Amino acid sequence: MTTLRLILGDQLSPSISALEECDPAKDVILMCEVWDEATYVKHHKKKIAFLFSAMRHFARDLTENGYQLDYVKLDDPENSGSLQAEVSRALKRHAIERIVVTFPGEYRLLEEFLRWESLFNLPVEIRPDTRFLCSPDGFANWARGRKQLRMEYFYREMRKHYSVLIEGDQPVGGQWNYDAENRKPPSSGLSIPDPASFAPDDITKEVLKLVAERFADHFGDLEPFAFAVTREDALRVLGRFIAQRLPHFGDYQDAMIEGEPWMFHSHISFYLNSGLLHPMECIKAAERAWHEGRAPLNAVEGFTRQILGWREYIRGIYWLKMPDYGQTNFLEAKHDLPAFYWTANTQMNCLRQCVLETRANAYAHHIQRLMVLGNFALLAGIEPKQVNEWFLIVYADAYEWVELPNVSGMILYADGGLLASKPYAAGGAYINKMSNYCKSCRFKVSKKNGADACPFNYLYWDFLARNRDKLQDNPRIAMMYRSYDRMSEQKHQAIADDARRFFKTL
Ligand code: FAD
Ligand code: DLZ
Ligand code: SF4
Repeated sequence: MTTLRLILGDQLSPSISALEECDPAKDVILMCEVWDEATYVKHHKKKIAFLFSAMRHFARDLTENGYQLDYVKLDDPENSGSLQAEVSRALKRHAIERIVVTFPGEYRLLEEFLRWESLFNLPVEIRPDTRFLCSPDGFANWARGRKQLRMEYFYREMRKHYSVLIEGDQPVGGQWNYDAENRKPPSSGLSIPDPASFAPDDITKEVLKLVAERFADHFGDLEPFAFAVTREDALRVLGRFIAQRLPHFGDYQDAMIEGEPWMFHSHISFYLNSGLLHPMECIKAAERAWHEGRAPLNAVEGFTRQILGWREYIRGIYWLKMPDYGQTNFLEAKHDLPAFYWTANTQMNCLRQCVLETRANAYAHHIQRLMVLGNFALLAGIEPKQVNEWFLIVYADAYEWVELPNVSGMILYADGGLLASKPYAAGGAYINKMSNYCKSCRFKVSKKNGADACPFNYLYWDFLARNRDKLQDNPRIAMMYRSYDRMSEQKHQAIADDARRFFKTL
């Protein structure tokens, strides 16, 4: 049966299920660069360039291996602009008897795929995405009957299931979690290795030109462009991380240093999420480094937890709760996203640095996204829809399945506590402890109120006061309400006044 096999921009794995039992002599593989996917939110220029170049390299490699590729470039004059219309056009070019796709990363595309059988009057097979380590059904089974869906317990099951860092049925080293050792503040004189970087080849240069011409009004710097765009180079990024950064990954996981966007993180999310790397090969590479004494257990366990735990758990939550998850707004937050999320034009140095790095690199590391950019959006009561759109646009690793639960669940508490047991709110002191941003800030982190006080300080208490009816029964923050209640009436007034004055400036 001649089959049309559609491969999406984030399905660039030779082992992708849509290619299983592919007959290179008969079947046609369709890949298309389409306007709709590049603009349904106006993705960062670097993200579009990365994906188009990686798609073109993947298609080249498949062609060299004898597959029949039908690759539609964005500037092909016949390009219709949407995936559905491109499938329709491809059906006219080839005598196709059925369509095979792999389960997509976003709900809106699944809905579209489910309509195709009647639309095209052909069998459409949607195959599981076997690149993930827990299927949506597997996650639903784990979640069934549980009152709380805590990542930690899911992660332990995954460790046992895949026998990662396990001896017998116990964790190596006697502990499941070494988080307490992974919160070292940044120390001066840290020697941070340069990140891996790759000079654009001819394919990438052509894509850079296209993106510069067609997406000039999108956010972000297109160049310098140094991402890996092939599996071979993505494996080099992984190899360099294991050799140079992993030993310190745990210690400085939560640390932020001005002018050091990459820290000791792995920078593999772009490659994992587009399919150039497989999660288990990353986990195994780290585990091997521990066995061979090249990295300590706190680092290797911490890295494993991010991929085997957080990444799979986040995807599980997405598919368990969609489509409703996209609409949640438990705290009824309704402020607009401040313009400085795009311009970096703010005197709050932490936010300024994180936005500048995001604009330059289409990357910020986890604690910048969580503790600075996310924490501010939570405290300032920004509407979840606007925050979600920003995070989906600006990061080259962002797809809704991973972005939405991180934003609505982890940072905004918009799901009312499904993902996080309490809002991840913090004042300036924590940012000061984990970074050196405050040293060169116009605001004083030690000051709690007044025009030169760190805004995070009064916004923190104002957030608690504003959301009291929704949060005060949560036992994990009851203590903070007791502290608030011990403050004088005058202090309460100062907090409210400062917050009001601050919001007016946004
Ligand atoms: P490392 O710190 O080296 O971690 C290794 C890997 O663990 C990452 O590559 C990633 O695959 C995985 N990982 C770690 N934390 C998470 C997490 N919370 N959720 C899912 N995977 C995780 N990650 C994305 O891939 N895409 C997103 O759109 C995205 N949006 C986020 C939005 C917010 C508000 C927050 C707080 C986090 C978000 N994350 C997202 C998670 C995390 O910040 C990034 O995965 C990480 O910064 C990528 O950099 P890295 O590869 O250097 O990660
Ligand atoms: C993100 C993205 C972009 C920018 N462009 C394309 C594209 O032109 N063609 C394509 O097949 N995929 C693209 N993608 C990735 C899709 O948006 C992604 O597959 C879905 O969001 C599901 O995760
Ligand atoms: Fe950010 Fe406050 Fe520190 Fe300034 S003082 S960098 S606003 S935490």
